[in-house]
Amino acid sequence: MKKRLAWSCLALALASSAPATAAPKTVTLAVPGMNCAACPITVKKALGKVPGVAKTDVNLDKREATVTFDDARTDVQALLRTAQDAGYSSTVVGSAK
Ligand SMILES: [Cu+2]
Repeated sequence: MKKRLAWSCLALALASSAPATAAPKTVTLAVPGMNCAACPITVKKALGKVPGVAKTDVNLDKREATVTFDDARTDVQALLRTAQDAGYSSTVVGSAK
């Protein structure tokens, strides 16, 4: 019973994260660790290197990074990991198509 529930959750997760057609997606990440003018540059550079990322806007005042990416080539997890690798932990604050 428990196993079955886990599988249906997985199926749901796969269905929602793998759309049939690739479309640019935009996600906003909260990057609380940005605290000086150099930080957004570092974050933007790191995210910009991820294959599939089309555009990165970093707002130091709001401590947010808005990333537009091709969801057939990368995903939010990869963006979070990249920010982490650059030295900034981040969380998703919102996303839109
Ligand atoms: Cu800094």
